[in-house]
Amino acid sequence: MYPGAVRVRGRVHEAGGGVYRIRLQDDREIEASLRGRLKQQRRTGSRVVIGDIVTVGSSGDAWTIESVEERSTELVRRGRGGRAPKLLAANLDKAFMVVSAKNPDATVQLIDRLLMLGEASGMQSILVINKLDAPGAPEVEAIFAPMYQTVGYEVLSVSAETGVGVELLCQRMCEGTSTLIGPSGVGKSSLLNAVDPELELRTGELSRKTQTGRHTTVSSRIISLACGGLVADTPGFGDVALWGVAPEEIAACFPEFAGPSELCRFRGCTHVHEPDCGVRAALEAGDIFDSRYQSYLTARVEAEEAR
Ligand SMILES: Nc1nc2c(ncn2[C@@H]2O[C@H](COP(=O)(O)OP(=O)(O)OP(=O)(O)O)[C@@H](O)[C@H]2O)c(=O)[nH]1
Ligand SMILES: [Mg+2]
Ligand SMILES: [Zn+2]
Repeated sequence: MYPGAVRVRGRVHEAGGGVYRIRLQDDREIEASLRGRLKQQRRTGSRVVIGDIVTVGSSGDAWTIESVEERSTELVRRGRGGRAPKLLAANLDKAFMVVSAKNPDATVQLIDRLLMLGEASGMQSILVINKLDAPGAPEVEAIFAPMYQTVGYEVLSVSAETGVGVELLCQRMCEGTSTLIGPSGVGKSSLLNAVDPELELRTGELSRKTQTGRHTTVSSRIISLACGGLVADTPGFGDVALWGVAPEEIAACFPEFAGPSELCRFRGCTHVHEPDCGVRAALEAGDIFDSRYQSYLTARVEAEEAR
């Protein structure tokens, strides 16, 4: 350090093209680049992402990120082709897992994948079922909402179009730091606009043929809501898959397995073939949903293949 140099802590709100937009502790917003040493680390996977708490230094008008603090949560998903992991965001404590009841239609497979991703990332997940106004949506909502409440998740049924449920969503978003996650076209950006109309985020048309989105949001960024909450808008992802989760860790991504698995005869029971398995007993008794158990089996097979 030399006279005139400053070092400040801040949080990365946006990252792209080697430029990082950072909100400093004193609420100033600056742009910084990565220091050479950190650029090298970036190649080995520990790159700087939105949500990271960093120390930036300035010795004039240029800011550089000098260090990155240890992360409390990491949102990681599998990269294209199932190879390298992709770190999406850090230090977010809540995830709004957004699906639309209709157009595109939600499925239990999709919802389970999103919830597994949240559990594996160490974030608290809230399931958001959007487009409640669409024809046929209330029927879908009437199946999924009670189902996932039984599993133990908070479920918010909303419509960005009519504003139904948006007040409660807003209340949840105003607490702490969170992110919206879900496929393209389900209305993540529309919901943020409904919560805070001044944001004027771009939203997209659905493909007429497939009723899916067209990746309107192209990069993740953290938005400061007027109420004080921080929320990340992320591009929708089609391929929601877990990365780096070992087969034996998958059960922990299903909160309703915890109690029943205490009754398994064998320690380290996979809940697939062992005798006297508490999880399968709960399944047979109807205390665990068939579709959830199927999602568990599918995720285990995928994790085995990725090993
Ligand atoms: N009927 C209805 N349409 C909605 C609702 N919310 C969003 N939409 C429409 O769904 C389309 C996609 O909305 P976006 O907000 O761009 O979706 P997104 O999840 O941000 O999509 P990506 O940025 O591509 O990941 C737009 O045409 C919206 O107008 C809703 O509550 N009801
Ligand atoms: Mg969007
Ligand atoms: Zn078992």
